[in-house]
Amino acid sequence: MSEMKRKEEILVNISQVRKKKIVEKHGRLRPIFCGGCGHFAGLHAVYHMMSELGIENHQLVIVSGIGCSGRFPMFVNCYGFHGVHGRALPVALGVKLANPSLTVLVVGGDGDGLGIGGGHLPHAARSNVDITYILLDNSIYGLTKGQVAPTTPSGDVTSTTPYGNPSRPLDPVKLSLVHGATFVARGFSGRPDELNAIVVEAVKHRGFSLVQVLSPCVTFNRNETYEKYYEMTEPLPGERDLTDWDQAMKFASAGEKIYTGIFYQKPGVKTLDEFCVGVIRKVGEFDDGRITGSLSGKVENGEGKVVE
Ligand SMILES: Cc1ncc(C[n+]2csc(CCOP(=O)(O)OP(=O)(O)O)c2C)c(N)n1
Ligand code: SF4
Ligand SMILES: [Mg+2]
Repeated sequence: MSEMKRKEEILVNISQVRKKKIVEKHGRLRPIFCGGCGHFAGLHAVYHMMSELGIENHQLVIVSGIGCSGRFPMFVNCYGFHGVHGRALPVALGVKLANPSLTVLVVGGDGDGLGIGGGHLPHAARSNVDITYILLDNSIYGLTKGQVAPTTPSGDVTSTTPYGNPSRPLDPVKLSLVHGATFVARGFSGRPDELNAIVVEAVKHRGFSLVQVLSPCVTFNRNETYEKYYEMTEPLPGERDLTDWDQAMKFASAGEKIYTGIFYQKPGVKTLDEFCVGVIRKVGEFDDGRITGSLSGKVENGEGKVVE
């Protein structure tokens, strides 16, 4: 199928979804993405997840950075925080620790999350804080008109690499696996049903979940197109042991194919928020106004004595 035809197909999908009740219930401002932008599918995956899991508007917080993707919180009827470039993950971690009963999502672009904010992904992953990171990856800086990004493949011509990108791309799936994320997945905007299902599972997961979304920028990226991804992507085989980290890494490293689906899921790992709530409870036992909890899991009684 030609790229043009694919784009038409996506636009038809989007216009159908827009008519649905879930958009009336969960949408807010009219999204200002370009027609056909892959980010629409990410947005509808969030609406779908809210409906599917019965999450009310006041129970959800979306934190974003800067970029076309960074505008996300304005389009969802929930609490939102449009922060500075690259700092969405630490803000979201703070929100979750302040009120663990909230569902906290981070939505951001490849430039935001892997370029200027790239140092935060390993720490969010290793802390296993119970938030979901939806990384809308178009392999380009969309908002600022097409500069090379951390996930741009080698050799791609962009506005800042007129002779081709000399660097190798980062892979957020492998990065998250290596740094201890307990849920790692990849979806594609051109297959919205699969993406919807992935986002539901990611939010249901207790712990840090990463969903990379292959989300074509139809205005500034002529290389990473719907057409390319329809050809190169393939759903991961079903009936796998999702706790098998080596196998997940193998699928993530398969050069010839780009796999989509859930690569890895390890349930039952204590989350940062659970740990902190436990510490606060212990500190509360003293009930005398002193806050003496330590993050080692032990609590001082105020007289230098350590109580388990
Ligand atoms: C500190 C800082 N540096 C640079 C910028 C300019 N800037 C705005 S968005 C952006 C990149 C956006 O790319 P990405 O995160 O991939 O999001 P997309 O627009 O592709 O969705 C840049 C470099 C900024 N806003 N703030
Ligand atoms: S510039 Fe690209 S990423 Fe931004 S809204 Fe348009 S298509 Fe989407
Ligand atoms: Mg981008």
